[in-house]
Amino acid sequence: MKRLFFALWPELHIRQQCATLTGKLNSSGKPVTPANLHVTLLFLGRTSPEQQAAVTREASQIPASPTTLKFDHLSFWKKPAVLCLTASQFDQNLSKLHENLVNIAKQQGIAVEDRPFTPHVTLVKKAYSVIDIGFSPVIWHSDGFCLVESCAGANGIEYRIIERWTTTL
Ligand code: 2AM
Repeated sequence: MKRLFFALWPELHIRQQCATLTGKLNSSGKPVTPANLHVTLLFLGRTSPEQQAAVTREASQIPASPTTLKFDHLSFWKKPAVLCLTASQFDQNLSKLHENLVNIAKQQGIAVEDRPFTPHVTLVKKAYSVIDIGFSPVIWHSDGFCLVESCAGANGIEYRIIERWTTTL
C-alpha cells in the first residue's frame, strides 16, 4: 500500500516565489520545504497496487488541459493549523480535472472527501496565527498534473512523483 495523491507540481520559479513569501511571513510554525510545495488535487490515502494501476490508467485518459491559478490570498485554517496560499480565481479546466479525478477514485472504491475543492498551497504547518501582509499574487500557469507518493524520509516527509501528465506530451 502506498500513500498517494494527485497534485499540481510547480516549476522552480513558482516554488521560489512561494518560499520568498513564506520568508516574509515571519510566522510561527514549520515552513514547508520549497521542494515539497504543491497543490493537492485529490488525496487518495493508502492505495493498493491494483487501485494505483487503475487510477493511473484512467487518469491517462483525462485531457491534461492547461490551467491558470492566481494565488492572491493568505488563509489561516485553524483546525489543521496551516497557513496557505489560496486562489480567488481558477478556471473551469481545473474544476473539471478535479471532478474527473474524484470520479476515477470513486470508481475504484477509494473514499474521497466531499468538500468543495479549494486549491491551495500549504506554506506553513503547525501555525497558530493569522498573518496579514500585502504581497504580489503568485500567478501559476500549470500544464499538467501528477500522481505523487508521500513517503516518510530521513529528513521528514518526501514526495515522489510517480506519474506526470502534461499538455506537451
Ligand atoms: P494539503 O494539500 O492541504 O497541504 C499529501 O499528504 C498531501 O495531501 C498534503 O499536501 C496534504 O494537505 C494532503 N492530505 C494529507 N492528508 C490528507 C487527508 N487525510 N485528507 C485530505 N488531504 C490530505
